Parts: sequence; structure tokens; C-alpha cells
Amino acid sequence: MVLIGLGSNQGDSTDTVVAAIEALQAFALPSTLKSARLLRTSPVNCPPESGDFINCAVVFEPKAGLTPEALLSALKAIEHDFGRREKYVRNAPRELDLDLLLFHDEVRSSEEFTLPHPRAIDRLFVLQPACELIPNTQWPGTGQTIQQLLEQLETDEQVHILEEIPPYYCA
Ligand code: PH2
Ligand code: MG
Ligand code: MG
Repeated sequence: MVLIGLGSNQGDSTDTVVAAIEALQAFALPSTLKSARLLRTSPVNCPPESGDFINCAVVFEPKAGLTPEALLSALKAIEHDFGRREKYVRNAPRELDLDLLLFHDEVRSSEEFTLPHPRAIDRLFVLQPACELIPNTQWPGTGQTIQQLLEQLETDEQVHILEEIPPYYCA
């Protein structure tokens, strides 16, 4: 099982996130990809004047032979395709952010790549959509499920579900 977090706070963020979910289908076994509902969320640790984000999460079963490293570099290429360019301000507004959150129970810890994603479980904009998809999955290294982590999270993040956009279920 692969869990990916999506975010955008620059450009037409809703359209971008929906299109990016569809692009992720390329890495999934047939009929396994599912998205949570889209969220509008307040920016966390972003420069002043940053706009709200559209956030979402997807889960799928990866195609045979796909590695976390190969998927990570494919995600960077998709971010670039959607207009994202290197910026020198931390958490500057971005057209698209695709974060590899979980890849089965695989663990990595190098300069370039940490898996599970290191900051994911502190953030409501990650845990809430993840909990919609896989509440009972244990988060590697914590001994706790995503639902338990969400229940314990203390945060002042604002999260609003975009009810008008249906979650995506792959064909
Ligand atoms: N991503 C960040 C930093 N802050 N805040 C929200 N609400 N949503 C995000 O996706 C987000 C963020 C770094 O990637
Ligand atoms: Mg991110
Ligand atoms: Mg990222």
C-alpha cells in the first residue's frame, strides 16, 4: 500500500489536485487507487501572506517492481509538469506538492529521502485525509494507527471539506 499526500496553494489548486490524482493512476494496479475528499486548509509554517491550501491523500497498490526511490523521482517530475519550480524560501507557495508518506512498511533515512514522511503525523492536513482512507493502518515506528494519531493530535489548523467535489475512485 502506498499513501501519497497532495497539496497546492498556487494557481488553480482544485483543478491541479484533481488532475494530479488522476496522474497517479499510472503507478497503481488496476482498481486499487482511491482518494479522500479534498480539503481547504490553513497554511502551516509558511511565509506570511501564503494562501490556503487544497490538500488531499490517495492510497493505491503499487505496480509490480515499483520502488520507493523510483516513485519519489516520478512524483518530482509530476510536480515539475504542473509548473512547480525550485524556490529558495521554505514552504513558498507551490503549484503542486506530492509527498510520499508511506510505501508499505518500508523505512528510509538519508539526506534526500526519509520514509515514512517525517512531519506527516504532526499535521491535520495529512492525518485527516489519511484517516478517511486507512484508519487502521499502523504508522511505522509509532506503534499507533492513523486514527489513534489523529485522535491525539493537538492543533489549531483549520480544515474544511470541499463537499461539492466527489472523491476519486479509479476505474
Ligand atoms: N505543506 C507544507 C507546509 N505547510 N500547510 C498546509 N495547510 N498544507 C500543506 O500541504 C502544507 C502546509 C510543506 O509541504
Ligand atoms: Mg509537503
Ligand atoms: Mg514535498
